Amino acid sequence: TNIYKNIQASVDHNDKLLAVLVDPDSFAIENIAGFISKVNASIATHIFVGGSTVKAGVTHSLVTEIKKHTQLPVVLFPGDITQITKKADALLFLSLISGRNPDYLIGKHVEAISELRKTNLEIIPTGYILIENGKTCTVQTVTQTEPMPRSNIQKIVDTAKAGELLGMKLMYLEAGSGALEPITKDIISAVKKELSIPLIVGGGIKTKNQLNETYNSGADLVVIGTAFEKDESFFEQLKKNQELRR
Ligand code: 1GP
Repeated sequence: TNIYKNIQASVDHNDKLLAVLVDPDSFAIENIAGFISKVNASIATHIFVGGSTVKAGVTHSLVTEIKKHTQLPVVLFPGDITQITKKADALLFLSLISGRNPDYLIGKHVEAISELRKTNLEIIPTGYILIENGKTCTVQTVTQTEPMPRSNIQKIVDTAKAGELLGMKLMYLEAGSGALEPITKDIISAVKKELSIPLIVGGGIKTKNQLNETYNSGADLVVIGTAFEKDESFFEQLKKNQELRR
């Protein structure tokens, strides 16, 4: 399988993608089977696994369990090197380009190589842009970086473009897990206009309307975590074969 090529093909056909984010910190292994069966019945196209504060080794057993229950591609969205496991299909090699902490721009990446060498993971270089959302999010605390202000759209656009020109294959606009409000339409559409690589948007998306708005603004792949964790009935609204409003 070539996960990146499939994402690109979906973008070419204007097919919208949805990743369910599983944070190993918030899931007990025994609940995975039930949760994943709901994911399988939904319009979700990908499962992302990652978090900011996961204990070493937990990601490996969690991904092993997830793979038993689904055919969907499992993509690591790691907050740290300890979240690398060969059991997944791909890994977003994230560079936090909204911040100026060298560890999260290149340092952790160098440290990760000895682990990545032991795997066959498809590595997808991804620019990661944290945008301010009214409250301090975990990414900000863990990485000790400032998110970008919402008001300076040009700076966000320029940051995304610089990432693309550096060779990043995906761009991820992040409001932070549990954000009060998702990233605004204006930011998404301005970034999308400038980029030729697929655009991921996540953080604070809790309703089908917000999901559709995010797609309509130009997101190619949307990531939702908290809304599914807090209210699994949300999956009911996102069952397969219900056409999304475009
Ligand atoms: C967080 O963008 C993801 O990294 C998803 O955020 O948990 O708010 O859906 P939520």
